Amino acid sequence: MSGRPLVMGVVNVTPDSFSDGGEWLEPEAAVAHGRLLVAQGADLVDVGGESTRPGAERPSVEEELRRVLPVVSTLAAAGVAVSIDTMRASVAAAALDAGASVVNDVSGGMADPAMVALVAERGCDYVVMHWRGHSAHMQSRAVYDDVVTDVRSALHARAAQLVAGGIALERIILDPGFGFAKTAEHNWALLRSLDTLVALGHRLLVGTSRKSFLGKVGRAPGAERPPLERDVTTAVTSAYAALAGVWCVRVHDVPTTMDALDVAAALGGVAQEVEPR
Ligand code: PMM
Repeated sequence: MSGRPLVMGVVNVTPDSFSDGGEWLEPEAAVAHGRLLVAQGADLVDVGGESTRPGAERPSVEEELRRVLPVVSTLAAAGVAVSIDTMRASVAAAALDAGASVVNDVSGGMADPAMVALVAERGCDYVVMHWRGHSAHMQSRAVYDDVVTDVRSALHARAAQLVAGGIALERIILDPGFGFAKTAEHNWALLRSLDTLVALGHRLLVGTSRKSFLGKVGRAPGAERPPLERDVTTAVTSAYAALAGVWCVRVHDVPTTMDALDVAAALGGVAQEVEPR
């Protein structure tokens, strides 16, 4: 571990995300929230206009653009590093034009065949998540021989396909996709084995924030923590990911995670090397 990981703060400009749905649907509120996340220590802000919650309906392209573009352009103009969370090449292109610098595609280019060529042409950083289909189908696809081996080989194979499609190897950031076609046990197994994913040689991004396995842990059925009470469990898993050597953690609540990352940096022996904040 060579320093604390980057922190990606989440701004969902959606009415229906499980974690913060509806809170930042108005552009002014979304921009203010993005600025707050940066003031709290986020290195970049991830702006998304489509909920990936199990069972969510997809917005039209026009609606997705309407939600994200004003937020991306205002934040980018204010000097904030912005990633665009989208599976659509047309939305990614418009967001890059508006100042985003990273494309975060939970489908890793599988949802929209035009995405690979776009990212190759633009030469931007590209977050490629392990994905087994849109929300409506994902929970029925949470079946693995060995989740760690299967996700590792799928990500490795996907990265090779993307390179064959013209994307530079060093632009590809991998993400195991916590909660996407994964049971709670699958998520824990992946978290325990992050080092084997880091060993693939790509930068790794981890997004456990407010996911349901962090509501269930240690709680009886029916007594799970609701999404807004999962920031401490998120901070702990983010710190654990930091110790495994991930490049970036994606979180909704930045201050709690920053505290946990300070602890991880001290435990990892790098606290002295990090600029105090
Ligand atoms: N999770 C969500 C959305 N986008 N992107 C990446 N790269 N990794 C994730 O785990 C991920 C993501 C889930 O929805 P949220 O925006 O409410 O967290």
